[in-house]
Amino acid sequence: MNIKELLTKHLGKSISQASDGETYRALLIVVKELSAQKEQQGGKKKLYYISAEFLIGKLLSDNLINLGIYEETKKVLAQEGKSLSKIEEMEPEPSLGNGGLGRLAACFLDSIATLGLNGDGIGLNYHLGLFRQTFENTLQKELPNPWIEKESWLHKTAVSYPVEFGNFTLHSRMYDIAVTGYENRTNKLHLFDADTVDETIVKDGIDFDKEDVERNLTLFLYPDDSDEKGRLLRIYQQYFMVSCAAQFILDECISKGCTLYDLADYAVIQINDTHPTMIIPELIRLLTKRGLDMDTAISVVTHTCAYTNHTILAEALEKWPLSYLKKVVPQLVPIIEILDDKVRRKFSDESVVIIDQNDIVHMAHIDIHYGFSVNGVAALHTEILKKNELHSFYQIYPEKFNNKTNGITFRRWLIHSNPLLTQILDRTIGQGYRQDADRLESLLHFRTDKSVLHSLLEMKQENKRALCNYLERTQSVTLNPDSIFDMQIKRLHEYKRQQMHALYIIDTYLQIKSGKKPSTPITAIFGAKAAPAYVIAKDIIHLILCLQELINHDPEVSPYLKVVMVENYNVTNAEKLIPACDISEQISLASKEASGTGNMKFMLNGAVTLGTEDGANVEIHERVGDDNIFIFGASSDAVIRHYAKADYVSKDYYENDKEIKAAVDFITSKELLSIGKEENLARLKKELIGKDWFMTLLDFQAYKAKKEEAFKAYENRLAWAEKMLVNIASAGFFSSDRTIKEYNRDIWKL
Ligand code: BZD
Repeated sequence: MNIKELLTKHLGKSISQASDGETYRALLIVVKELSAQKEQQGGKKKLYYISAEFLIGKLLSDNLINLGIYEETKKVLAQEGKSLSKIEEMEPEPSLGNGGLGRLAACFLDSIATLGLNGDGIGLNYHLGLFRQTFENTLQKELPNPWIEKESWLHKTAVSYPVEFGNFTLHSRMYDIAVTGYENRTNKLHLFDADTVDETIVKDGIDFDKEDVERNLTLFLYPDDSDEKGRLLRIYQQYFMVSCAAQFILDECISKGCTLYDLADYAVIQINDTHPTMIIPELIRLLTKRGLDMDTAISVVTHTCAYTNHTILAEALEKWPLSYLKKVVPQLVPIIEILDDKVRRKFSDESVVIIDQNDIVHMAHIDIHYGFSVNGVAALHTEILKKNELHSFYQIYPEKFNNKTNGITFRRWLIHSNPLLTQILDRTIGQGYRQDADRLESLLHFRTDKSVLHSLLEMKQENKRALCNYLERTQSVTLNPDSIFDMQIKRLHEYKRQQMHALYIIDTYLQIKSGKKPSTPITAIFGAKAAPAYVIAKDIIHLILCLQELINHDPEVSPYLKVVMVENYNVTNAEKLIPACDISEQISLASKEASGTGNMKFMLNGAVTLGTEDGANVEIHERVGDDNIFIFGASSDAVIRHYAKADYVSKDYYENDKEIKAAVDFITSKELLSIGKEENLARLKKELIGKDWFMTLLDFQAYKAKKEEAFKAYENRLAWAEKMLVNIASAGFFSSDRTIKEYNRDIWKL
């Protein structure tokens, strides 16, 4: 049957008579059936990618693309008077991730299936996701984000496991989402849940009884961990996830003939950051229960588990008080103590212990000692891990360390999100790049071809217009598509330095007020959620929203400068924003952004990077060359030296630079205080002058100079189009297909 017949059969009427909602649900069922037909019996060895987050985004269009029926479906719907993009709007976005780490896991599942590898994801089924962000009176508010409907991508399975906690036992339920590769097999994402979870206990925003674990366990992704109750709940979630994962993996392997002694021949477990680390002691516990002696169990598990590190920020490396683990998972404590004891017998270096003198358990240390691989996510990041953060471990286990520079799936971030660019590529270089992203390089043959350059400019202009319409419709903001679209969209964190961008906006505002107008108007577009308990991050959002209010309502300034903070930044609006971007802001303090993946999405869509030599920006720079990127700021070595010597004093920059002083002082100007809250604005200003841990003021002038250079370059439209072209042509390396091939070659060996 063709797609029209399948849909009509499910609808029980003609497509034209069905509502968009009915059509969406019929498509969902049809796609699920077609995906199921592509499930395959795997080989002996299987990858289990365990992650607390899978930021999968909406699935309909990507599934249609990967099944090879996107164009046909679009055409059939159009013939029946329906628009696929309107039907897509019926689909709720699952918000099962915070940011880059969760989105990376989703891109990886797509590439694993696309490459025909036998590998599933394992995570948790959060009913209300992360949170939905709204803005109220220029402040972020958090609301639940329910996404599970009666008809959804979730398939309820019969699989259930008991999970024992210190004082009670919970029974899990496994839900599956099909993951179909591009013209290839279907794998699975397994999300564990508990039937006892009860959404009605959520009151007032995202507040709920944190101690009622049976009813709250999978309500939200990482509830507020600023207090002890929140941190304990996070340990409950993590153990629930890994205990289910461990039982599931052992069951699958045994059913294929595994003796448990040869587990590593049947399974490889990739631990995505430290959140699933407890799978190591849990597997050791289960193996010893099933008859292996302790040393053998430890060795088997060590040969099965591999760890990915995503950060060097000390506060993001998980460390749990032993007392918390004793309360939540007492059965793991004796095992963790044995693991620590073995480390202490072998090494005298206190910095590599598992349980430190203060009875704090260092989760990453478990992964490094008791896994066979440790990888960073960009070349610079891995080097910093080896040289600095994890240096003692690198000396012990140099063979375990390896780099896997992140990547993104081109199915979602090019073919789906930017059909206009996809058409240009198909026309100029053919479709081969869809299977082999390196072939994008052949676009370089057209770098002086004016008609291709013009078509790139038109593509960008059209995407900017579409974004203007979308933002007008959804947020009632009116933007000028002829202005430069300058975007910073990512989680809000001080190290990412949205505050530096905000200071630049203030500086430009003051210049316009004093009569110096930018020759091309600028639209600064932000999108960012702040963790609910991260006070300064929320203050930065407040500042940006106050600037938006002030500037957009000032007729003297708004023709030249506009500021928009997109509400509830998520995968769905990223797909609309990225294709419309001219300048991609990647301005983290060098050494702090492990990789970044938004930088890759922007490049692929023909935006030019304005950034520091940090994370994967370094590798983007290497590929596009000096002329096609705008790099500024202190190097990672210089930054690391500043931290080591503790010699950065932000107050000196504030006091000795008139422009910096004026911009920082403006945060508490009468103009902004008449819009915003003194408490928040004054706190942010004080932070910048008195602390500025991420060295905003250090790089401010370099940022400003480089940004102005980029704006100037933008005015030469053909020269700019060539920069766009070089960026697109050089993006092949950043396909997650390449990343996954490397994981498989070096780590998984499937
Ligand atoms: O992981 C991010 C890094 O900051 C990026 O540089 C990198 O590109 C991506 C993918 O490797 N890390 C996160 O997104 N981390 C989290 O979201 C997170 C969530 C919970 C607890 C700690 C960190």
